[in-house]
Amino acid sequence: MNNSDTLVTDFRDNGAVVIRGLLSPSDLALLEAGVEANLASPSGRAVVASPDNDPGLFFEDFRNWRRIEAYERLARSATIGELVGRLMGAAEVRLHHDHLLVKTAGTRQATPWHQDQPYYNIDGAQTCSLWIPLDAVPAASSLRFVAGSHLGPWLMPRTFMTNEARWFPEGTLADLPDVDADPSAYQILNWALEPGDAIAFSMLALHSAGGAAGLRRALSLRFTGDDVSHAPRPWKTSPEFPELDGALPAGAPLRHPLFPVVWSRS
Ligand SMILES: O=C(O)CCC(=O)C(=O)O
Repeated sequence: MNNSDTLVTDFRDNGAVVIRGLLSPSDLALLEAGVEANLASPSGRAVVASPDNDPGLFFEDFRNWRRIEAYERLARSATIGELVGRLMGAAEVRLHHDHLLVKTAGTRQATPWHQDQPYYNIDGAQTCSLWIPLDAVPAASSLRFVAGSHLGPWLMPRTFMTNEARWFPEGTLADLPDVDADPSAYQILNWALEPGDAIAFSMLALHSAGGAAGLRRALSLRFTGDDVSHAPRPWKTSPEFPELDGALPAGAPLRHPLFPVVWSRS
């Protein structure tokens, strides 16, 4: 793995870092078995995020760690827990959810620019997603980030295909900038990845990804730290947590079996 002090500084300054060689070959074999089991048996939350006329398919599924053991084992691995805890500066790391993102070979559908946290049910700054691809990912289909955007305002979340505001009402958050119209105006971070590499990023980092020339299977494991609290919304978050209705008040820490502690500083 690359130097962890530099990783922490870069994560805090830029909101996203690449971690080389995070997963061992046996971790990758475990993840591959989990992803294939997930694809063979999607949950009721699975969605297709590409149009019918796309030559490929952008497939997503959420919240499967309680039935796909490989996801839970990876999320609970000490290497991942300690890394994420250090990046967030948190004494305790909770798993918020897992998110599978698969683009089959030839998928044209891009992942539009967005921040993740406005789709969720949480407030707080100590957040970290780990995007872990199973396949080699060229820069063109890897994630792209606007460096430092995690320090800026929350931006309007929209549906990926139809650009609708289904979460915060129109006008209540600043609109997403059109980064692609003038990329030179931003500091863009973008890394090609090999199997075993991962990208760690804040849930407020503004990011996107291109389509995929080859198969691109990735799992995002999403973690929270000490300052994160429950923010119930009057709309359906993505993913939804209906089990929390009446069970976890607004502003409460995420002390709930849906969000297990996966690592604590000793
Ligand atoms: O895999 C992708 O194309 C996008 C990933 C993403 O937006 C995320 O993990 O938050």
